[in-house]
Amino acid sequence: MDAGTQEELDQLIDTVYDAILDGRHKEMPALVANALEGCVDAADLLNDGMIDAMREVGRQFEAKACFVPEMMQAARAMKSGLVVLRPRLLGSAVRSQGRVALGTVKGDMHDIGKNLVAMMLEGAGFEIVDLGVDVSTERFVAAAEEEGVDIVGLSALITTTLPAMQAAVTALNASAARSRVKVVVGGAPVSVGFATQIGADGFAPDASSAVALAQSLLAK
Ligand code: B1M
Repeated sequence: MDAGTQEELDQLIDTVYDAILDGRHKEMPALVANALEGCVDAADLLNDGMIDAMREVGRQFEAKACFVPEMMQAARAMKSGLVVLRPRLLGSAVRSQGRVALGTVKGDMHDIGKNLVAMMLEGAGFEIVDLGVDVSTERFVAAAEEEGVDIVGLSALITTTLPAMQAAVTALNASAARSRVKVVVGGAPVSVGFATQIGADGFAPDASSAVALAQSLLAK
């Protein structure tokens, strides 16, 4: 299909954005497929349509213009859209670049960002061990020691779970596997300063930077 005009492409992106804001999860697969068929770039759709919509949901939640049920509906819509977008985000890399265990820290249930980081890493040829959400310090350490990973990645989305991230990184730093495993952290309340303070090897602000960080850490 021919690429549409910029206006048509923007309209396809806006439709996906609105569907996430309204939490219309059943419509999402068709809307994402339609946008891709209309030649919208997958990265533009992800960043301008989907991630921006989640940001707006967060803004509305903060302003008390929406509440937890609406936030859950939006997350559900985001996830059903990502199922369709996923194959486009996965590249054709065949040789493994390394093995990465990823999890959201104890007490934190947010997994959309972590899943996106996993998808981007996978697309760049990394193997992923998905530890899920609400991951205990012990589970992170076990992954480092027993799963043959090169990197352990920790995600946190709420400020109240930053101490859990710190505890997990401290335990990883004391683990027998530390000399061969890199530790990276990310998530909205995490900063480069916090990452350094808790003794992580690196911080990435978003999924594509996480790929660049993983590649540079393993190249060293
Ligand atoms: Co929650 N929530 N939430 N929530 N939620 C936030 C995070 C919040 C900022 C909303 C707000 O107030 N504006 C706020 C935290 C405030 C704070 O701590 N400062 C908040 C709150 C308060 C809560 C609850 C406490 C609400 C309540 O119950 N009263 C509760 C906590 C539950 C818990 O975890 N214990 C809660 C619950 C939920 C839902 C379950 C309803 C749902 C999550 C569904 C799910 O994930 N399965 C939800 C959602 C959807 C959000 C917002 C709206 C969107 C999060 C998201 O998916 N963003 C969020 C507002 C916001 O982020 N502006 C909010 C899109 C995603 C692609 O971005 O996750 O940032 P993000 O990931 C990025 C980067 O951060 C980075 O790369 C990703 C891709 O670019 N990254 C990494 C992430 N992890 C990384 C790891 C890396 C590297 C990079 O290396 C390892």
